[in-house]
Amino acid sequence: LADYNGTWNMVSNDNFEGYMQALGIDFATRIIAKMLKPQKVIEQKGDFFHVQTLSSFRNYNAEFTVGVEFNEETKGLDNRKCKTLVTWDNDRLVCVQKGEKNNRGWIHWIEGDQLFLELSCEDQVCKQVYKKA
Ligand code: RET
Repeated sequence: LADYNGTWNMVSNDNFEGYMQALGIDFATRIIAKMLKPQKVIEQKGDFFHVQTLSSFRNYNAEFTVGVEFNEETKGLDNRKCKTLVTWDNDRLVCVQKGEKNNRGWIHWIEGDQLFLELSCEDQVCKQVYKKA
C-alpha cells in the first residue's frame, strides 16, 4: 500500500475557481480561497486516514477508512451532506461523494515527493499538486 503520511505543501492549483463555482461557493469566499496555498497533513494507519487541509482562512478535516462509506458534511466548503466512499485503485485513493451534486469526488496519488489531487464536481475538474515538506 502507498504511504501518504506527511505534511504536503501546495505548489499548483488549476481550475479551483471552476470547482468552487460548481459547488456553488459564494463569490467572496472564492476570492479568498483562490489566493490560499493550503497544506495537507495526512496521518495514515493502514486503511485509516486523517486528512487535514490547513490554510490561514479556513481548515477542512476528513477522517475515513478505505472501503467504509460514511456521512460527510462538507463544513466550511459548500456545507452539503454526502455519502462518501473512498477505495483503493492500486495505490491511488479514489473517492465518490454521492449527494446533490453529480460526478462529485476526488482522486489522490503520489509520484516521488509529489502528492496529486484531482477534485471533480459536475463538469469541472480541479488539479492540485503538493510537495512533501
Ligand atoms: C478551503 C478554504 C475554504 C474554501 C474551500 C477550501 C477547500 C477545501 C477542499 C478540501 C478537500 C479535501 C480533501 C480531503 C481528502 O481526504 C481550502 C478549506 C473550498 C477542497 C479532498
